[in-house]
Amino acid sequence: QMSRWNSQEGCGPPPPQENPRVLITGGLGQLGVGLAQILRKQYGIENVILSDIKKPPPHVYSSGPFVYADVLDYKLLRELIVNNRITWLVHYSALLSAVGEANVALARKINITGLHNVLDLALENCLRLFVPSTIGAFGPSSPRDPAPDLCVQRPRTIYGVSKVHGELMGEYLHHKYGLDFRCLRYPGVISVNTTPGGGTTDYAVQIFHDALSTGHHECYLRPNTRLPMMHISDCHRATVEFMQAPECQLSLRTYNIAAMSFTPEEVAQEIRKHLPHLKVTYNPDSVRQTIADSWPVRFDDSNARRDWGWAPAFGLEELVADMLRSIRDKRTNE
Ligand code: AKB
Repeated sequence: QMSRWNSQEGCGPPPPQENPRVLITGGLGQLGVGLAQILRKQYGIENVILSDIKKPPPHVYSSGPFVYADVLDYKLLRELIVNNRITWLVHYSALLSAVGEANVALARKINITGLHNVLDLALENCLRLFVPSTIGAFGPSSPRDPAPDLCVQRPRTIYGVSKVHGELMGEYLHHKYGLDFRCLRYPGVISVNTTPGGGTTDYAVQIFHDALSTGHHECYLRPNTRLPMMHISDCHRATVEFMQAPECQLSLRTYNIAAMSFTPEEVAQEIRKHLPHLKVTYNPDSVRQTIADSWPVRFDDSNARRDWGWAPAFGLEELVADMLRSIRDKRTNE
């Protein structure tokens, strides 16, 4: 590891025409299983390894390789990378915004120390490294409508601070040593099969489940709190397309990606077109409301659109119709 830090040696391009061998950390969170499914279709089941510190549900075990990996255990991660000839690393392990504020010491460990391990290993092993960033990497002094790729970033959460640190470290190692670091700033991601864990945007997933079960959602944000959001399939497609983009197309290493922005009131109104009896009550919680108020209300993703052709498929109308259909289908199959 030190030899690369000390030398001026850079990372060469990966061998041509070979399928990547992918390791996904934090693979049992909201995004890992779905991304693995897409990558496995393209590159082969055995070429994509999910990892986490939790025991996976049976369907994850049976759908492809899964290994235990703690991102705080440098030697174990190195062993996994070397033994499995990993060439791409997708680093999904992190504590999200709200849960991070409730446990700052743990968030600092996982989101910063864990990231340092992954950066060092990516450099040492010439990996293509994807680290997600977020709307949470902006703060009250950032331009909020829209937030451009390059602007003031002074987030006020440990989650945001660790994400800005990740963006800067990855870009530094790219410029200094040629690390193939790639980072997308995700909006709030909305999914059916996996649940988000402790974020500020989680209400936008829960509201669909509540609409179909009790018909009542109690929202922890004010009705007019506007945040950027995205359907999970757009998020996965953006990630795969960005990872596949030739390096020469990337004028940046950290890009905003956008799809839509809505308020709790607006998503509730759209759900009522399908379920007119949905009742939403508002009981703003001070932590999450303060966080949401400091985040962008819209993302400017024009650089991603221009450089590597990013275009979302889902707007609010399509998102709502798809979420309600998918939750209903899931329930009938259970
Ligand atoms: C959160 O709310 O913390 C995440 C995010 C927007 O990064 N979903």
